[in-house]
Amino acid sequence: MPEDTKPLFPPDFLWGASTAGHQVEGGLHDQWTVWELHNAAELARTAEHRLNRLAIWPEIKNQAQKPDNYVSGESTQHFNRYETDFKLLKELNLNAFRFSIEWSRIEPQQGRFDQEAINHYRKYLSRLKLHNIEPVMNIWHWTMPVWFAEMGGFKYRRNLKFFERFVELVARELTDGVTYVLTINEPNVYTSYGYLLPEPVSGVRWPPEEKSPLAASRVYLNLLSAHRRAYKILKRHKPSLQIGMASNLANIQAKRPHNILDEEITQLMRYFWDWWFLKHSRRQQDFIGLNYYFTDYYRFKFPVLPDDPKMPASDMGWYMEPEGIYPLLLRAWAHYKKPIIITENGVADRHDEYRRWWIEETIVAMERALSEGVKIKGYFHWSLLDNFEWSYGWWPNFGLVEVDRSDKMKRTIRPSAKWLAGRIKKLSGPK
Ligand code: IFM
Repeated sequence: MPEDTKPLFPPDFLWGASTAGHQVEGGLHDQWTVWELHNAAELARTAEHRLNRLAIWPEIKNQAQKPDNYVSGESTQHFNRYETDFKLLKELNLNAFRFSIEWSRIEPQQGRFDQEAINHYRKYLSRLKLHNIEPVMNIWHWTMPVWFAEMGGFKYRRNLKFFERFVELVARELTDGVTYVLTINEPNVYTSYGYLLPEPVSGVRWPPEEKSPLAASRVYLNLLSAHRRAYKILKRHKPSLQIGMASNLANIQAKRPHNILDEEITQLMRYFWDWWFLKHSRRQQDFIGLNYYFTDYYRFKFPVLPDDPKMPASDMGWYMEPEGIYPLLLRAWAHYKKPIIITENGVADRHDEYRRWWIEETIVAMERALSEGVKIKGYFHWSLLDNFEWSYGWWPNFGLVEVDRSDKMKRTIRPSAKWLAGRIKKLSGPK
């Protein structure tokens, strides 16, 4: 094979898809399900006000104006249909899968652990292994048992002991045959949506809807401790584990390139949004987990929010610049010199118009970074399935696989996913 057409992806590259328990499993009782039931009617009533700027509004308005849209309920029934979903992974030539453990299932009441739930995840892991699919297990993807939320969740340092006890259990019971573990998902998103940015600014609502910079700082610092302590506990139980977290990193740029104030705000945002958490936990990261969705342009103004081009935009109105992952891969490598796993990357695209382009650009960006010597270990597309997109509910479609919830949860592989399956085969080279 000529030098310049040799596949750059190592043979053990992890090609995967990501999910999160609350977004796909169904049948849960956690602080989000309680919040959803409480707020569904109002979210439906105010949908037009929040969403009518979207190009897709005429198409989604019926769904978005129904309270049902905002209730995760039986979700995609992944909890019972995981075997079908693992087969889909195989059909897509994926060799890895990211999922999360639902704390509320394992410890529905404080100190009472549900053996059946533990057995469920043990079986789930053993089935993944049987299919030769590498599990990437995420311990905390934003949802928590109601009792933990009622005592203030991560706002109070004294509550960290409960998270640690849960991590101990995961380490003891659920790490057999597991190599990759993520402790927490996107602490910057969780903290800013739940504790800092009011809805008119962020455009989203998020429990516990407590808006206070003081509370936000406490939560962020406590999540940092939670990650560090989880790392220690997991390593003590199984030193060979490769442990990281999923960081939401944005390619942050100044809106007006030579404007000093725009440049200043850009530097600040890069530091606080992208690097602060990683910088303070670098010794507790065996790899860098990178979730990429956004290239954001900042103009000096208050409130400090991105001022992005209007086009091209995803169904959710998010500006799309998939190639923006390239500078992040270079910087993450330059800062930390640790292998990188792209733990999430994808687009809400109900007509599957942009997904293939998005993935293609991302693969090119990865190839560029690989050829610069950046060590990338895996790529996980968000998501395997259409799923529950938090306070937006059911209308955004991120799945490689469409899920028809009105037709017995029928799964249909999207054309872009078929294309990806072919691409993976080529890029993996001859076996
Ligand atoms: O659906 C979310 C996921 O839970 C965390 N990262 C971003 C995704 C798309 O918004």
